[in-house]
Amino acid sequence: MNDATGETRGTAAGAEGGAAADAGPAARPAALGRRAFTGRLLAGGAAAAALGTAAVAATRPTAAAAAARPAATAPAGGEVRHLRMYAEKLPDGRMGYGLEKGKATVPGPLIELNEGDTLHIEFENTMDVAASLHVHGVDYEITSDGTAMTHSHVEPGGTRTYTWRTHAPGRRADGTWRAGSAGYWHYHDHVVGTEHGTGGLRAGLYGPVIVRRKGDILPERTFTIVFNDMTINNLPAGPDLEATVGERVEFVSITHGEYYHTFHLHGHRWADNRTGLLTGPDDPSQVVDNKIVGPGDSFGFQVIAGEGVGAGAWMYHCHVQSHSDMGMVGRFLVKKADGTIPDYEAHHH
Ligand SMILES: [Cu+2]
Repeated sequence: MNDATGETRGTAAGAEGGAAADAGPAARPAALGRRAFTGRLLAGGAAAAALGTAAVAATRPTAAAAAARPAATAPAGGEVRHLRMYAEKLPDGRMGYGLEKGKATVPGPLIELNEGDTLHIEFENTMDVAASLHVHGVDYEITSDGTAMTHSHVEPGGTRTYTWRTHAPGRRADGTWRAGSAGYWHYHDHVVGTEHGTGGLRAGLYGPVIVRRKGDILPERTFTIVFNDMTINNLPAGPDLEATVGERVEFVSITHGEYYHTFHLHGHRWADNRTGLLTGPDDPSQVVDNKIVGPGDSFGFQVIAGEGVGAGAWMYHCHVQSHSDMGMVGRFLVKKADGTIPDYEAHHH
């Protein structure tokens, strides 16, 4: 089905039934600089959508070049940022969030922050039902809760500014340690259908949030996989995720709906900790390739595509057997530098 729609966030996910929120190298032109956030959102939304996936491929660094230099890391936060978001009804009945009118996707756009950043989101509800933006993991006052109970939702045609703040870890006055905001989080509607947003979540009103700590390793591309009831990203089958051997690929896993699932990736493993990466030889985190998740959960990790195993069409799927049998399966298409994938023909599409 959607062979390349996982490439760029903000492409025609609505029309194509496309899916994975991703930002490849072209969407991260300033990842090393202070403008990383703005650059990525702009490139991933408007610019990359206009340029298409060919432009993304053209600017992709070679795997060899990527491996030859130290991994890029996240800068310190502390910026105040502004963003517009829209809730929209898609032609096929789904609902989505987007950074521009007419560009809503399921999942919604990836929002990245660095600990210490503040984000003001001017949220417009273009739908004919009330909706909201409720976030997990970051700091927000009750006026940005995004619930009808607190009157922080948005009526049809209305606008509201939600403010999300983040903080670095540190010691409290009482000597205890306070966690920082860094993590793989998510946002979603909390109003459509019921006072818990059950209808909005079912229809696709959800998306990923990543808060990075200064020094966190930055990936070359990010894919968002949402187990929502018996779908992946509200699709009948999981989207194809494309990468080249040697690329640093980040996965964000989010779960919504009624069921528990297990996220499994073939041929690759990760650390079951905040970043999904071991911090060194003494990091006691368990290394896994399968993780149980339930509604409202989110986690993330990075892998080097094909590391030690090479190119291939590597499955990812829910490992609850009846769920994988019913289609909760997708492919992590890891290509050789020449673009080919051994023992794989895209004839299933
Ligand atoms: Cu499942």
